[in-house]
Amino acid sequence: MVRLLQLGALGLALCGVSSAVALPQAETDSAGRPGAPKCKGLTKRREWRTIPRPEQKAYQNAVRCVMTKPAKLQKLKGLGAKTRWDELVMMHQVLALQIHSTGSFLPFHRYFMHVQEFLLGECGYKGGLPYWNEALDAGNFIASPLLHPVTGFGGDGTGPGNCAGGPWAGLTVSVGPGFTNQPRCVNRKINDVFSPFCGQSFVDDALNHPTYESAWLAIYMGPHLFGHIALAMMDGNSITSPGDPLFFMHHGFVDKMWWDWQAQGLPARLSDISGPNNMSPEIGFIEFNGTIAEEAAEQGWGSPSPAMLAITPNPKAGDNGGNVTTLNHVMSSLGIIPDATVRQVMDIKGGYLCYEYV
Ligand SMILES: [Cu+2]
Repeated sequence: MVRLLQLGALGLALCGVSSAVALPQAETDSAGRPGAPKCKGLTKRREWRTIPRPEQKAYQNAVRCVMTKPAKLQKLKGLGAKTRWDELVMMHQVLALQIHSTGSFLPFHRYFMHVQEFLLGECGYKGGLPYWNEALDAGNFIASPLLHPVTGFGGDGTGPGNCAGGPWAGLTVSVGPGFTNQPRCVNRKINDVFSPFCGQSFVDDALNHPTYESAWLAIYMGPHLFGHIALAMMDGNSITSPGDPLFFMHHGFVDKMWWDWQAQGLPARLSDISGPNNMSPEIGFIEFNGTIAEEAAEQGWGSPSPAMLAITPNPKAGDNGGNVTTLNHVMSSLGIIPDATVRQVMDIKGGYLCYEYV
């Protein structure tokens, strides 16, 4: 199902909810620099198992709400999005070939979670996003409280569709797999052969890189990739895995890795960005062998339709015509929220974003 990977070539060492009152104040950005914009308060992103059950339920209910709320954006409805959640998944689908294997991988997925937070807000959710510290469960994802069938995110997939059930029982995701759009249940298949590579020593290895240039790649090809392989969310599909709400718990872990790396080198790491700004057609996803076309055939992704290509943003927007991701690189949510630049998401306490990991 998930084909592996030319790890050797990369020399891998293999590998919240805020309270409504009394938010901590952030008078400066993370580097202690004065000047606008500032955060009026910081939401707390907490590890799932530290969150009281009522607040976990509030989060699950808000996700269910987004997953059942009708789609709003005409151009995304026209491509097959049925719900607000489908729009979120479609954002990732349309942009899939410019947000993976590129320097904007980490900033984009930080922005992507911000978009999810916005949609949860439409459903009345005011807490911070939860995340999953996968290192605590590495090698034994199957027994993680995150995969508790009721109080977690549904269990391992069962039956012909590998449906995860639990809080997502009876819900349908209509975007994916790949560049196709077919109604499916929230599905996954847990594989604990690969989850050990999300362990703390692998997280530490990824954080032990001196520059963004190597750190993003180590995070991407390390715990990020192995978490995806171990969870095989939404048919194990790289293009549309965000259909499973568990995706956002995994990417909270990934975002926290980036932030922990940044926090080791303030203020310099609030502006350290690099890497290609678009996937090379010859290389495709760096974790798969072959060109994009070969990977798409092998994985059964299909290819973007002309209508999809027509709404696909320029992957080099903001980068002054170059091939390298810059702070001015523009990230789009296809109209769900306004576009943002990489610069805006570099600091999680910088004013555009206002949260902290606790
Ligand atoms: Cu992604």
